[in-house]
Amino acid sequence: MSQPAAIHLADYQAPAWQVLETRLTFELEPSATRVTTVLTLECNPDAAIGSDATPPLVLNGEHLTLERVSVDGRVLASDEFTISETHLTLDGLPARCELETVVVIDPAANTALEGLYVSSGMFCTQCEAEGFRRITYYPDRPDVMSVFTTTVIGDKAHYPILLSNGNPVERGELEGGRHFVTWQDPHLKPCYLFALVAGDLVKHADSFTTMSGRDVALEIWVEPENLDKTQHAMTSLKASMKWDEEVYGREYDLDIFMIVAVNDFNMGAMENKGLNIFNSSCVLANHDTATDAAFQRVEGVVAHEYFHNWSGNRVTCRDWFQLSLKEGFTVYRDQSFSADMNSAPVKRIEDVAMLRTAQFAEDAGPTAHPVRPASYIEISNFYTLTIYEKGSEVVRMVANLLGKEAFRRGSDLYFAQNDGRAATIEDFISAMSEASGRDFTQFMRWYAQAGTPEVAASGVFDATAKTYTLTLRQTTAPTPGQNEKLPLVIPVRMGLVSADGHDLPLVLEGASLGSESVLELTEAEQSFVFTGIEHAPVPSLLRGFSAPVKLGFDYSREQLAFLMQHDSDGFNRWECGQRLALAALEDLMAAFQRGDKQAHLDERLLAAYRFLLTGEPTDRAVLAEMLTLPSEAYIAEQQAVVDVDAIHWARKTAKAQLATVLREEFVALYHANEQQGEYAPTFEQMARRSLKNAALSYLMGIEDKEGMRLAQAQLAAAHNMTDVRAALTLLVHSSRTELGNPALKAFAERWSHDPLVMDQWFAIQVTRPQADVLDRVRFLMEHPAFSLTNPNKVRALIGTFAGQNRVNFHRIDGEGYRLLADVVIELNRLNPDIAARIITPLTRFKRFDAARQALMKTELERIRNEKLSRNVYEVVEKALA
Ligand code: B3K
Ligand code: ZN
Repeated sequence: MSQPAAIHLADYQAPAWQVLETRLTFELEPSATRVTTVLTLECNPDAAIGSDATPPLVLNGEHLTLERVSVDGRVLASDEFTISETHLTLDGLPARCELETVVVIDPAANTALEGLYVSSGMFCTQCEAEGFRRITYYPDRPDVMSVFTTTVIGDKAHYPILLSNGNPVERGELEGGRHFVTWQDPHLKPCYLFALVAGDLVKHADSFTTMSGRDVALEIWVEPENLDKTQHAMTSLKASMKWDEEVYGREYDLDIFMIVAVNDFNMGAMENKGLNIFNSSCVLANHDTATDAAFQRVEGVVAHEYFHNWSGNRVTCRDWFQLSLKEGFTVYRDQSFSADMNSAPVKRIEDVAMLRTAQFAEDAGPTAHPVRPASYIEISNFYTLTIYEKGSEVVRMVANLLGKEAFRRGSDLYFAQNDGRAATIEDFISAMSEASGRDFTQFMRWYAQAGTPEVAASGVFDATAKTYTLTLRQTTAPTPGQNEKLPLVIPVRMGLVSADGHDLPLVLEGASLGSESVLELTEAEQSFVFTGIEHAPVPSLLRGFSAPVKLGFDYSREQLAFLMQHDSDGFNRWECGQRLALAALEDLMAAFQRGDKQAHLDERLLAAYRFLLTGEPTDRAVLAEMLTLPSEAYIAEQQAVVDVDAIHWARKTAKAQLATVLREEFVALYHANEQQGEYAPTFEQMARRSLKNAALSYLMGIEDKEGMRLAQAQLAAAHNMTDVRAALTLLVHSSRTELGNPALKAFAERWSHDPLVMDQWFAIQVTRPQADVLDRVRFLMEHPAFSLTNPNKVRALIGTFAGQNRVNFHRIDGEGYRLLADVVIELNRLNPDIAARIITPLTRFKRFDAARQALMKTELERIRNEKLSRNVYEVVEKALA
């Protein structure tokens, strides 16, 4: 088999042809849709060869059956063009011409869910990154931007609703029970932002008046049974539109903004111009069916896609290497929005926790890549945590280095300079630089260098000189293909905390900096000498997680407990609590490894928890975070060789000991946070629910009688899915199968009609810690509600098992690995994008002991023997390299 080739950023060349106008006509039939495309083409003057000869026009096209090609009205003979499995090439075209192609495609057979496909009887599209080439022949690259006019023709009874980008300009009836709608999008856009939807849908309609007083129609289109799940998305959309006006000065630019919910979708959602298409899991929510976490996800994803209208659509990417230009920036924007709508400290804690487990693991693994990769085989594999989350951290550093005003001036300038253009990361940074006068030359390394930097900090107090010298050293370990690492610009926000718990005034080289400062570490090693320090302080470092690095400082456990109580930075109070918990968990892991199962939890952690439960009342949402022990995935990230059994045992044991000692406090906490009055998806109520359910989880950790009773009562009362799911999960994960199994059965009977609720039903079962879970996973794969062609089901059942049930996925008999490999092999044929994502846990074999490494490699090799899609090929080759 010929091996797929890599594409390199260094080879970028501007397009030889531009498309001035795109006119599309779709005659929809599930198995044979005809697409007629008329392109007004113009040869780029710089690309002309000789005086009047034009370069060849090379169009992308895959899985298309070509019926006809004509140029300026003349049908071409078959020897007048070249056609391959991936391209249509035409030579000797006039410098300006009109090209018409007619192709037939098979949306019903499209299980890859890229291009035009059928989901639950409706037509929908997903074109980013390279799906448009599965719809028609086109220069499928983001730097070719055009205006689009789209006519959608379909059977009126089956597809009463016909949608595309922009504004509807004409509609009418046709013979044979068909009808049509023509949509016109006046904004220049690349074809990856094209969208089409046709189906039997109903809408939730509302409107928004923009800051300049224009009325925008807002429409959320869903299947009829989901209409009662659209209010939260609508509220979130309006809040996003307002926020983007207030915070970034960005106004919406069409008369209509639509969202459509579809059940089969590879990602969360897609920002198509004026017609966002959403995975139903990221738009539908009501309190009976969705948890608070799902409500927050809906709010965040609706905002993210809406924000793309400027950061992504009005200003798009020159090429896919620049993906983080739109994704990193837009994630930063949606994180800031969610922080403003909810609790800013909790949002930061959640985002950092995710970054440090999943993104740091990616950055240390075989597919590590810079925020701007230098090469790829399959671009779909690069919609990663590094591009999104680390990319957002890089923008956050820019924002924090510049300060609010200068950052806003910079973003205004960026939008003004690049509106209607396909831009690069340099364009973004140069606007920031121009607006602030700051030099970003060294900072650009954040975009080019993969791997998580480690910053080792140490401090020396000199009582005689009254100085505190803080030394910071940075290193970044080699990553695949990048051995040499250069020093980065690392902003370290910090303070020095006195023995009585106050921030000391900071004086550095004679300059008074106030109680907090941002040190800029730019060299491999730097020392900062603070003067006028009377007594040894405790440094509080990397406040707010001011840079995406691993920070090491040799804190004593007493110092951690002290900072957990006294640090003025909320993020660092949480962080120090987590560090203290981690140290205590590591003690238990060591005990487990030497066979001592009687070991006791460090008293200092017990004392810290007692303080949290009985001390000054803190913000409920933050308290719930502080009462949560580091996740198994995070603990694993800290180990040289991951010992899944020791981690699982230590965490379980710590929880049980905390619950035993602090039982009364947890019972009291539960009751203090029971819901009073009507349910509302407010932040205040969500915080109470998470605190109450955290308390319940501790009590269930010892299968406490009262805890059992509370869990059963909570499940029976069934006020909302957050409480139902929490209680059901705890019962199902307990040893009491006589309670868990009937509860699961009743739940399935009640919710079998609702696919999003059934996803939760799958996830709850496959995270069960008991060893019987693997049989359960295989059994559930045969369940009528499961389907390998639905990505949400695959994620709920297989992704959740392999990603979250670590102790069972990594079973030493290799059965967990075998199961995942079996699924990857099937999905490789059905949906390569999902196959290449779901395989991730297998690719991280280097983190485990020799026996598990061998088992995981065997499965990867078994996969390698298949005829692989580009997606899976790239991941497997990199993993086994
Ligand atoms: N831009 C889309 C991602 C599409 C990925 C396709 N493989 C979603 C988002 O980031 O908003
Ligand atoms: Zn995005």
